Amino acid sequence: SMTVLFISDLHLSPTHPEITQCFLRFLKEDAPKASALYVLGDLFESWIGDDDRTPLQIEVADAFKALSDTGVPIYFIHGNRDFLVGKRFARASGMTLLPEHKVIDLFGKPTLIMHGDTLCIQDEAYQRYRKKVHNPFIQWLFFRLPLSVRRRIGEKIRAGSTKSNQEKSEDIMDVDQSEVQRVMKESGVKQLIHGHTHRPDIHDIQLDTDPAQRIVLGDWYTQGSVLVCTEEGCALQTRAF
Ligand code: OKV
Ligand code: MN
Repeated sequence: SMTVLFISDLHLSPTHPEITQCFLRFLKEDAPKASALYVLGDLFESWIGDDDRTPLQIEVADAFKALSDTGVPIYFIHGNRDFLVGKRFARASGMTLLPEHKVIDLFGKPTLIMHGDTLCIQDEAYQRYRKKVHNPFIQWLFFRLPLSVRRRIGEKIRAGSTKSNQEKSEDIMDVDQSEVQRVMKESGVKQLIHGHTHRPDIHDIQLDTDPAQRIVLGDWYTQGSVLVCTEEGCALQTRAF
């Protein structure tokens, strides 16, 4: 029977090869049986441009391409870390870039999919930073810098962010319930799937008078985390490293 897979928040980096190995195994063993794979952001811990052809970037693109060549469509929504993943990497991977919010037909259920960072509106410092780095002119300037300079800027920003996150409360880093309601109503859906918060769960919620669901994907810090959806419903699963 048909299966649709969702993953997010792998935060792949050269410093954690065990996560990459688990992911590559998932692409080889699980994903080929699926009818589609959705990657809902933060596949990579950092991304400074498709022209940064690191061994990790090449290995992941090749593995995606092998999967897409078997006929499994791969869809990608940017996360807050890999928002600069571009057309060149998408083409090399055989994947389709989706906009930040997308309504898909999931076994007849209109379902809103997104990364989830835009739901965390209480984190005003992050939303201000996000607006800057998503500005097309700022991105145009950033891409004009040599890779070595972009790499250094990335390291600086990451060091600063680790420090400021330690000062933020758990509450501020979770989604805002009223924003969840707002975006679901705006899209006219009763089902939302997102990542980002690293709090995997299936929440039964209420939208006005109707029952609805918010499904949160898990991160890959200590194990693989996959949402498996069939005609029967969706289930969160893990994969040991
Ligand atoms: C990604 C996050 C680092 C969070 C910088 C313009 C600037 C893009 C960039 C630099 C950083 C992505 C691209 C990275 C996400 C961090 C730290 C915290 C919370 C500019 C356009 F600065 F020059 F204007 N960046 N990198 N963070 O290292 O991948 O999401 S990154
Ligand atoms: Mn994220």
